[in-house]
Amino acid sequence: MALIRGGTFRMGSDAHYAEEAPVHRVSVDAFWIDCTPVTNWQFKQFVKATGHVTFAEIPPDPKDYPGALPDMLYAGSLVFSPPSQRVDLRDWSQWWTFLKGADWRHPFGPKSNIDGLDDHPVVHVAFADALAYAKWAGKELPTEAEWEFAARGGLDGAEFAWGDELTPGGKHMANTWQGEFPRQNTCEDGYERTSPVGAFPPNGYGLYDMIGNVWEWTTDWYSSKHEADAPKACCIPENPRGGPEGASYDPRLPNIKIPRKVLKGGSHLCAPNYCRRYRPAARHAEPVDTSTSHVGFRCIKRGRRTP
Ligand SMILES: [Ca+2]
Ligand SMILES: [Ca+2]
Repeated sequence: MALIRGGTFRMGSDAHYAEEAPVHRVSVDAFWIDCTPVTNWQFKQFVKATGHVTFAEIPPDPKDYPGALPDMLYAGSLVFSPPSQRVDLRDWSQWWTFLKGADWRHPFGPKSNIDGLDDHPVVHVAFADALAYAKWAGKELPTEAEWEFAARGGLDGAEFAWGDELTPGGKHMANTWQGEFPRQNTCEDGYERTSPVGAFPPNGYGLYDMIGNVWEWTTDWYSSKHEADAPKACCIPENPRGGPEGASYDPRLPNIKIPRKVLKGGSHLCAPNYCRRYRPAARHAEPVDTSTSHVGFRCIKRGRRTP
């Protein structure tokens, strides 16, 4: 883990998506953070020790999903499945498949496995799975503010975790998507899907893969925008914990009340033509019951004491 000394920083961005605005000052206390996302190997040790069964491995309870067709209530997870044609970018069902039997050990369905992927980030973990791992490891999950402070690597206000250019001198600094999402992945960064943690350079705090590879869970409930900047230095929020759970529901689905957490950092599916969320300020709302092939997590420990 790396020690993040804490401080005041400018959180959010006014230059990109509406949910990242406004830029506002926030203070966070010191904490330690994992240098990489939790890997398949690490998650394996957790499951071996605890017998933990992940959310994706348990068939959904019909009581929790009123109106769902019974034959849709199977254990599985969302797997990215690229279409061969150009598709409507507003319709994510064109490239996401809820695949029966997909889970962290079988990232592409029951016939797949994680052989050779020990050093890749674990995926297909729902929020409760990340939380259970953190508890077992004697750690916690970061808030959005802690995560973003760490991701910035000391470059306050910069666009990216490494400066203001996406690919400085043509060099890829994170595992993202090159080409026309979702049908054409030119893999100029060397990876079509997840990559070994540490394959790309660390940020100024020595943290790998904060940007790209996999999105990472935080503990904050999602809100559609940030709070306004404090009018005076006295009133800068300290260690903010996000908005209320009730405000995190998806307004497009008024009948489905599944709360959503903030994901940070973007993933290997973030592309210039679709989702430019390979930046510390970027955020995404993820329902707590959802797991996918591009979401993982890392843990923190609050305080300065060496873990
Ligand atoms: Ca890539
Ligand atoms: Ca990441």
